[in-house]
Amino acid sequence: MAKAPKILILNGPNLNMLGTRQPEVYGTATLADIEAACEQRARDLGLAAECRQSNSEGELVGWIQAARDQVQAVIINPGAYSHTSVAILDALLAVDLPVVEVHLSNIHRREEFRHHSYVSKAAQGVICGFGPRGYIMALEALAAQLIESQET
Ligand code: CA2
Repeated sequence: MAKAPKILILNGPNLNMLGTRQPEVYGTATLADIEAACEQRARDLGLAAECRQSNSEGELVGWIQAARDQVQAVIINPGAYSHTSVAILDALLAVDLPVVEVHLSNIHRREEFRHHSYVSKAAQGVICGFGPRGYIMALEALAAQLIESQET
């Protein structure tokens, strides 16, 4: 049987605190809950999900660089680095993989400084405002796209 396409799911700074503070903004699910749901949905879709979180920009860049030739797509919630990090943008552009950027909150309804994301320039699509479901939506979109590309 063919190997399941692998999707790297990256979460940036402070997302390890999900479920502990600011539930009115970010909900009550923990990062472990979200990662378990992603792994399960990925399996159901015939994909393999590898989930990682870091508070360090350099570590995220390293993981993105290492993803080249190892995974078929990247889902990333860069957290606050979305609004500051040209380094993460450049790493994503360099690996040349389909990228879906996910935000739990609708960044466009929030403070002005959250409205711009450097990372979006490297993303095929951006999903924001659906809470943890956004990661599942990203997996479903990538699965449909990977199947389509196998057919053509
Ligand atoms: O809405 C999102 O997913 C964000 O990427 C979350 C980031 C924020 O800086 C972005 O503008 C939008 C912040 C994540 C912080 O998560 C926390 C979770 C619980 C308690 C405190 C912070």
